[in-house]
Amino acid sequence: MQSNRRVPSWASALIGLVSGAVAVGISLLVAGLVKPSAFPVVAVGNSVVDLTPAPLKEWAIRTFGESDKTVLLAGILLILAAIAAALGRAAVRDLRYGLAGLAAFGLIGVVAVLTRPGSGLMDVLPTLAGVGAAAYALRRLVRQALVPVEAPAEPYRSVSGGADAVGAAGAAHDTGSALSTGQPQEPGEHHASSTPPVMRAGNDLYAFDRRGLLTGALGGVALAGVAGVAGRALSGRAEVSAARGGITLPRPVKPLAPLPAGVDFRIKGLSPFVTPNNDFYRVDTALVVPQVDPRDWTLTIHGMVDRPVELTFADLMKRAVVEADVTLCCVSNEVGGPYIGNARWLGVSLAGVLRDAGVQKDADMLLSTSADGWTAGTPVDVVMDGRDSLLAFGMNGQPLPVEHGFPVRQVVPGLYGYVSATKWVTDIKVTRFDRDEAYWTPRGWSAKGPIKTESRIDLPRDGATVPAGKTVVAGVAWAQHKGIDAVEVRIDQGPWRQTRLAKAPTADTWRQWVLDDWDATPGSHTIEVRATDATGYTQTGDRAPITPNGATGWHTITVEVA
Ligand SMILES: Nc1nc2c(c(=O)[nH]1)N[C@H]1C(S)=C(S)[C@@H](COP(=O)(O)O)O[C@H]1N2
Ligand SMILES: [Mo]
Repeated sequence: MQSNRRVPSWASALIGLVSGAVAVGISLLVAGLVKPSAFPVVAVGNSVVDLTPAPLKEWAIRTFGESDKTVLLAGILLILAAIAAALGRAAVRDLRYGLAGLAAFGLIGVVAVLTRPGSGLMDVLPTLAGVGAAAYALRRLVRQALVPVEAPAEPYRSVSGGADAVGAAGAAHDTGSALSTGQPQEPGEHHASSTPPVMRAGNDLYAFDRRGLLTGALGGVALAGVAGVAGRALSGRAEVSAARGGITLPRPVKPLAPLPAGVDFRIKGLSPFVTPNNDFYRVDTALVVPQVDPRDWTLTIHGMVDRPVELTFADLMKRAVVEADVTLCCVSNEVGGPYIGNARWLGVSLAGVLRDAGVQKDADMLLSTSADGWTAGTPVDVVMDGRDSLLAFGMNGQPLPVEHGFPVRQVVPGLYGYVSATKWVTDIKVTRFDRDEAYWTPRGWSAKGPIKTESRIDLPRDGATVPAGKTVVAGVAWAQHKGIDAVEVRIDQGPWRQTRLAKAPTADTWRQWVLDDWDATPGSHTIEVRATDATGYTQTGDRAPITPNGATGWHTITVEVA
């Protein structure tokens, strides 16, 4: 595109600013995908910091204190904006000037990025993507601001007919009002007042199309915004995962003995006693997993307490650390369903923290809130009755996985997750069930959710075909905080047969069971299971749906014996 100085200066500056925003947004997005520190604005900032003479640095710290980095970044962005506006004006004069300026600018970014410690060739991607996107935006916006028009009359000759001809016809009627707000005409230029106002660029005729530019600018800003927000979210993920990787878990005051071999029959196809973190079921309402940096995390305990408490992650790690084997279970687990898992949790006593805060006598509910605003309502008496209720930060020897609540979650043995197991927990309000409601209560679920005694057949699989002869039937049973005393199996509605139980370290975990003497005869067979807990209660065969407080019934499978 050729020169034309008739585009008002605000418009050419806008073209530059929007292109600059696109550059920043796209490079943030690509940096989020590739490597957050390869975001060129930050790389340039870090280089500026490194190149700043010490006295100036000290002055900046003295003057701006903790916000010195913010001030520096704001300064860089301001300079960037000024340069972008200038590039826009150059590009309107001649697109090549704008593109050349952009390239020079990209070079600074590339040098800054490549000279950072630990950089690699991939680190140039965010800069290149940003500059490339800005070049595209610049070209497009200039085209949207300047449309070729048909010559209305002599002395101008139409040269339109290029790619923009169709758009120009539609845009031409819009140019009158736009131009009237434009800059004064240059000496020597003139046009008949009866014809659409046009501008000349070389031999070409162009009109400033304000609506076209503003539409394009809006699109550019939207693109930059979406890309930037997505990029930030992606970088946050990398930062949190780095912070998680940097955590050394403290040692428990009284480490639990290693699990005895007898807890796990080690039968292929049977749920292992300890569910590996990667296989642990996940249930939550989070569309995007909350990224909570432990350095920013605090837990506030307030409401009906004598001394409100605010704990940092470091505070938590300084308390007496305990371990507990607890089987977590979801109220939405259908009979025979997969939403259950067992882990060795590491954390601090929730009851202990609450005692420090001083829970008032008439409080009966803990309303815990997660970083993303989800809530659970947990009975105070259950948490305080001596069971291993935890603010957990470790799971099976690892820092809590991000999707399982990093940095801190609640674990309360014996209660379904929806009333107890708040992940990414940041706030606990001590209150009353008659004053507050947690997330799932108004959605049709009971305010209180003790786990029901249940059992599941893992082997054989429902619908499987197995060879005739000795066949292993095995599974798990649970009645957290009560304990499992017996598991029985019956085949084709025959007599109930006792199964062999694996060990369980406490009453808070599930327990494996196996029936090893089933002599399977050819044909179709149904297998049913039922558990009896340590209170003497045998699980009911009555089927109940998962709402409002958990499914009941005997897990029943059918197998074909060949
Ligand atoms: N922040 C938050 N925590 C939550 C939930 C949630 O939706 N948001 N769901 C709960 C439910 S219903 C269950 S069963 C458990 C599941 O924990 P897991 O995903 O670690 O297995 O988390 C609980 N904690
Ligand atoms: Mo759940």
